[in-house]
Amino acid sequence: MRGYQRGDDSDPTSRTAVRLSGLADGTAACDGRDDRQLERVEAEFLCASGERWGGAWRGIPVAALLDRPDVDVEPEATHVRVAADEYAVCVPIRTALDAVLAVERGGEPLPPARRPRFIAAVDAGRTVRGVRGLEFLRLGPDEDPQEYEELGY
Ligand SMILES: Nc1nc2c(c(=O)[nH]1)N[C@H]1C(S)=C(S)[C@@H](COP(=O)(O)O)O[C@H]1N2
Ligand SMILES: [Mo]
Repeated sequence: MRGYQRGDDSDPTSRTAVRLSGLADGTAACDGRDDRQLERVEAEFLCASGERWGGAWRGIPVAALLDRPDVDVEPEATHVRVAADEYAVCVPIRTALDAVLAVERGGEPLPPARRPRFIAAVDAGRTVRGVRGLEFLRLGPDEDPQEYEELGY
């Protein structure tokens, strides 16, 4: 495995590695190089402030990312912690499996620091920018997923 990530701002195809951990193993390259892999999603989000915003993104479906021979996910995972450098959310595994890791917005590549972006059926604050890792967890019925989050609010 290479110990670096390319991060050239001017190159829309520069690679972003998303590390899989917990009840999953592997590193998933998340780039726009293979156009056929990209799925288009339109979504609208509600912010805690009451503001609504939306857009059209293109990205790699999380399910497709996991469906690779070099990636293993344990079937008992119940939640996924989606982490950026200093920000993290924790969502049910079904929400994560229906999500897209977006590399473009409105036809424009997202800047590397904000890419990929977690686009899912979540509130605005949980659309994590600059996803660096997906941690697969098994939470018991009494555990609060919010305890695994690092939100700025
Ligand atoms: N990595 C990261 N992602 C984040 C946040 C953040 O602080 N860090 N803020 C969230 C919040 S509260 C909102 S409303 C949206 C804002 O998205 P925007 O920067 O594209 O407008 O990003 C979400 N994703
Ligand atoms: Mo927000």
